[in-house]
This record gives sequence, structure tokens and C-alpha cells, in this order.
Amino acid sequence: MIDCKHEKLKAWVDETAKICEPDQVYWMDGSEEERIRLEKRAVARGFLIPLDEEKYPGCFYSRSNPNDVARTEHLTFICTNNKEDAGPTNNWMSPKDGYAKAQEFFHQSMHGRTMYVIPFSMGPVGSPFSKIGVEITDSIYVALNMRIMTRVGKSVLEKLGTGGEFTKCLHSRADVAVEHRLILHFPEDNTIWSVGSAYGGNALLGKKCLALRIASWQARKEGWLAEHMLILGIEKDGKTEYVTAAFPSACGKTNLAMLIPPEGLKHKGYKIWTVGDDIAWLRVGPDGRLWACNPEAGFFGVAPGTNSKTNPNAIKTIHKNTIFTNVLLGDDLTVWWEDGEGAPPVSGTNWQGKPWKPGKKDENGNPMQAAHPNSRFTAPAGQCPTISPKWEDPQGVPISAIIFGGRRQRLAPLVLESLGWDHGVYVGSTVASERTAAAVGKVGEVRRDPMAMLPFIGYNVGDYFAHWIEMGKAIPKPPKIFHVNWFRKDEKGKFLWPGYGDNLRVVEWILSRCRGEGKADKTPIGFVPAKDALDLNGLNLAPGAMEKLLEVKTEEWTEELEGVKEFYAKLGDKLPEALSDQFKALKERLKGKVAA
Ligand code: OXD
Ligand code: MN
Repeated sequence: MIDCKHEKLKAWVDETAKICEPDQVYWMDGSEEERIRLEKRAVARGFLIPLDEEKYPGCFYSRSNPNDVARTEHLTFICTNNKEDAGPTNNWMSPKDGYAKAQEFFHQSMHGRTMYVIPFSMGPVGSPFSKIGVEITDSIYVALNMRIMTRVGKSVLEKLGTGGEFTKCLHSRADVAVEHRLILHFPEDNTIWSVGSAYGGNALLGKKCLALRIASWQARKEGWLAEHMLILGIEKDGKTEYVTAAFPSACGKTNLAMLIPPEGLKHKGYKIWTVGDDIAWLRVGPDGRLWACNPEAGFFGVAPGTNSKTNPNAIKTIHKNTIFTNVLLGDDLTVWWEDGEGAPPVSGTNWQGKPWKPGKKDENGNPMQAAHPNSRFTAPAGQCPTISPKWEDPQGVPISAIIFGGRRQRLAPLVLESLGWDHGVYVGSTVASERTAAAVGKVGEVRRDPMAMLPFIGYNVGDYFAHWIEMGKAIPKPPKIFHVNWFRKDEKGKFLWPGYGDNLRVVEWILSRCRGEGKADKTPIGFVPAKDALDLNGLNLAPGAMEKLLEVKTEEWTEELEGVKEFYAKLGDKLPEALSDQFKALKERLKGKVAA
């Protein structure tokens, strides 16, 4: 039995047990022995199915309730005393209403179940970047996933001591009914309550809830940034430079974080290092640069589309000790998904629990889905062949460039360098992207997703932009800010850029710009690579593709201003003056009234 010396924590656990009425309370210690015991229990209760021990050692399969496969943004709330503090992009509830509503669903929700108490650290235990949380959950699936995604157990409790600060994270899957689902954040109380879902983004409370929504609130108060960003190291000639990149969910952050240099650049001897694939916490370092830390300990990646062409490092990462959720389970106890690795198994059970065979049609005559488009793998970060030797460095890594991006068929060029910090914040604040399957809603619809943080900013978006502007003043040697778009298409709807490993060609130019070397042309929207500035060695692009990829169409950008205006109007007087100035200056540049 783990010994907790933190009276407030013990009192909170007792109080919660009185509401949820579990059969027993279990404090997680994080040991290997515990992992094996819990895995056995999860298998015995039918929550996990062990995969073929030879092909997938230590791996498990899990299938969720079909109504519970993605983040439910419409049921996600920021609960602050003052509605304005949640702002126009968040759902809001008063803390009083939030606690009262959710309490109804938590009441007796753990009957017949064990209540797991999980002390966890976001960031290496004891690092100046790190924050501690304690998740209470009745889901053994959540408990096992938290062991992969965060650092859990005894060492965290020891760090917490007798009176340390921690985020209270309460979760119950309850009856996994949408009508009884709520994901509530109480930033003023450093508390999260999530009920009615066992989906990662709703239930692994260290991830989106703590490391982005609550952390972004704290970061504003404490003078740092909590962002939806991968962190990547690029080594050449013995020197490693680091970039962060923010893309909306399911737009290839995991792939970029693990990229393999393309054949044509191999002679340059690049080594790529993965520091993180989803979240970055950024602080000003003693040297005046911005430093980043990955608060997570694992990858919760999208499975479909992952194969050894698109992401060989991910394939190598997930061959052991991984939990697969909502993919296809082969009858031979292997897993598979659309655009997956190799041939599918000859028969299996799909993500909905239905018998599946290659080529099988559903009741409407369409190919029957093997895996849900948002099916996932949960794998320890340390298993990634390109994991950076610095990924657990308590000081983080220094950042040369911040890259924003979205999924846009048209408009945005392959890459763009902003004109300076405030313009970079403008570029980030106006990111727009076509919706993917990572959240419930219409896939493909273009929505504004500032800094790829729309569903994750834990406070008023206007204050968030103002905080970004302020941070620019607080960083003596700020990184340069860029925007990329891997998804531009030609008139026939074909992607113009191959993406994946070839994205290094763009990152290479970005780093050269940070060193003051790469050649660029100035346009009204920022700098784009000069002709021949990107190294395209070994890449056979269609004739004219590069011109199309870098084209900046003034009419389209002028039209885009309307969308920005509409979005900015929602911010009312919270819109920072620096951003309305940027908007006006861009408008003038597009009219050609001032030099680009
Ligand atoms: C994720 C997401 O799971 O952004 O990372 O939805
Ligand atoms: Mn994400």
C-alpha cells in the first residue's frame, strides 16, 4: 500500500469516494509489478485483449463504445466565475452549475468498480517545467494508458510531499452515454472533472485537459506558453537545432516529429531527433532564448495512414508495449488499419465489433471500415528509434523556429516566414484548417484554429493572443515564426507536395533563415523561398508544381481578410491592438500601397 503524506490529497480522495462509491480504492505506485497485475485484470474483465506475443510483445487491443471515439468539443466546458474569462471560443458554465450537473453523473458512478488514484507528473519529475496532477478514475483502460502517457506513481507522490500543489483530475466512465458526458475545467480551482467518456482526449486528463487547457491558464499567469506543438531536433555536422510546430489534430504532427530524411538529402548527413509529437511547454531560458519541454511520456497517435512509408519510426515504436484502440483486430491476434502496414489479416473483427474481411461491404454497399478514422495507438516515447537524447532533459531544448500550419487545399503557400514576432502571432492567430476526424463534427469543413489551439485554449482567446504578444517582449532572443501548408492541391485536386520525409526540405530552409542564410522573396504576406532556395535534389515534382506551391494570390488573400475580420470581430475589445495593427498593415500591403 502506497503511503500518502499529503493530507489535502487524502481528504480529496476520501471525499470523492463518498460521491462515487467505488468497491475499493487503489493508489497506483507505477511499478512494473503493478503494470503486469493491472494488465491481467484488464484482460480478465474484457477491457483488453492481448495480441500475438511474438509479433506484438506486451501489446493489447481495446475497443471503445462506438459513441465514444473522439473528443466531444460540444460537451467540453471552461467553468469560470466570470463568463468573459472563458471567451468566445469556449463553452462556458459557472463553476456552481458545472459541479452540480456533473455531480449527478458522478453520484454512485463507481459501484462495483475499483477507483484508481494516479499521481502523475507532466514533464520529468522535478523539472522546472513540470506540473503534478492526480487523476482519480474508475477505468482500468485509462489507468494503463496514463502509465504510458505520463510519469506515474511513488516518485510523484514523493515530489508532492506533504503540501505540494497538484491538479485535481476526477474521471468516471460512468455509463459512457453521451447524455451523461461532460468534460469540465475549473481553472480557478486547478480542477478537472470528466465523466461519461473513456476516449483518450476526454479521459487521459494529463493530456488535453491539464497539459493544454489548465496549463495555458497557468502559463499566462506565470509567464510561459503551453502549446499544441511537436518538438523536433535536426542534427547536422554535430550541431542540433530544434523547432516546434503547431498543427491541428490529425494533420501529421506525429509524422513530422519522427521524419526520415529523403534520399536526395541523405548525403548531407542529417539526423532527426524526436522530442515530442503533440504538446510543448515553453519558457524563456537563462540565455534569453525560448526553451521547450515535452510534458508527455508517450505517443497517442492516429493509426490510419501510419505505415512504414509514411512513418517508419512510428511503426518501429509501436511493435511492443502498445495499446491499440478501435483498429481492426485480426483473428490471428494482429492489428491493422486503413493505409496500414502490409496486407490486412484474412479475417478479423472491426472497430465496431463486426466480423470483417478484406473487400467486405457494409449495409449501404460501401467498403466496411476496418479501423475508425480516429483509431489510436498509445506507445512509450522511449521506444521511438529517433527519440532525442534530450527528450527528458529537465532544462528542455532551445527553439530556433516556431512553425504553424493547417490543412488548406488552396491559398497558403508551402512555407512562409513572418515579418517578425507580432506578425508571426498574427499568422498563428489566423491559422485555418479543414476539420479532421480527431473531433466530432463535419470532416473537411474549414474552420479557424488559432495556433492549432482552438479546442485547447483554457481562457479567453483575446487574452491568449495578448499573452503571445507579451511573450515576444519577454524573450530577448525570440525564435522566428513560420507557416507551412503540406496540403495544397492542383486544379485536379491532386496534392502538389509529397509531404512526409520531404518536409525536411522545408525545415532545412526554415533553419537556414533562422541562421540568416537562406534566400527569400518578400511578398505582402511574408517571405517565401526564392527560386531554387529549397533543395529539391532527387525530388521529381510535376513541372510548374513549385511555382504553384509558393504562389501568393493577392485576390485570394484579400478574400481571406474577410474571414479573419469575422473571427477577430468575435473577440470584441479583447483583440490586442498589435493584431488589429497587423491586420491593417497586411491589408495595405495587399493593396500594394506600401512596399511588401
Ligand atoms: C490528439 C488531438 O489526440 O489533438 O492529439 O486530438
Ligand atoms: Mn493533439
